[in-house]
Amino acid sequence: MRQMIENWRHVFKLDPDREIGEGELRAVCQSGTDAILVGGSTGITYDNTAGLMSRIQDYGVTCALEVSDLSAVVPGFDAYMIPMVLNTPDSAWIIGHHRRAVERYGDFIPWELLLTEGYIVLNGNSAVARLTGADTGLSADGAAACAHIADKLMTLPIVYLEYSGSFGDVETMKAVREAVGRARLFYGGGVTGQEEAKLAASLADTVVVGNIIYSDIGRALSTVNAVKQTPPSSERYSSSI
Ligand code: 1GP
Repeated sequence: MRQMIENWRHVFKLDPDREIGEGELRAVCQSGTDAILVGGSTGITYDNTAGLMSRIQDYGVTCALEVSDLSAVVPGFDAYMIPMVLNTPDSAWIIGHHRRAVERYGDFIPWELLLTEGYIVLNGNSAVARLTGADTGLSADGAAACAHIADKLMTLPIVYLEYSGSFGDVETMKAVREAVGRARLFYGGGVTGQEEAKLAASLADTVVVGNIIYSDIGRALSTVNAVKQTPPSSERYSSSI
């Protein structure tokens, strides 16, 4: 699984709770993006997740589920991304829901398809921040400390710097970039066109684009090449540990 994400530079995130027409979905799936992540914070059900998965699979693009609700874990995805929110005081979002899932589904969990994401949630106005009670007031150093913990103490495969809905603070993005050595660094939040896409791509391994798909499909599609034409950040940053 870890190998699968090594080549992900650009990812579109689609929300099962939001409508997308077939033309737009086709354009997204055939855009040259490396994968589609299915996920959202609210209104996620088994039926809307299964429905979106089967529509995406018609186009043959890699498709992963970001698990946010235990009742909406649908079999058939290429991979399952498991978020752990590192900057919340509420342990439910670090290990609580995860423990309940293992207790409930134990033997049925396809461990080999799972990838854990160490989330650092930094936009206080986002649904994910409200839901998880994340401490979004972290300094750049605080965010970098979370990234070091995910990368080195927890050896998670993914560190996900999440600004969902607004573009991130560049100093924080740089500090997190420098802290992440082994993990793959995902960035998501406020990438709504080529300029943000290039900047995010210069500071992260994988750029996730979500909201703009639903408001301006043309701008959303323009982020694919912008990301892919930007040299990967790992060529310029490396961890000292
Ligand atoms: C959301 O990180 C993703 O989980 C993408 O953010 O919706 O702001 O593009 P946007």
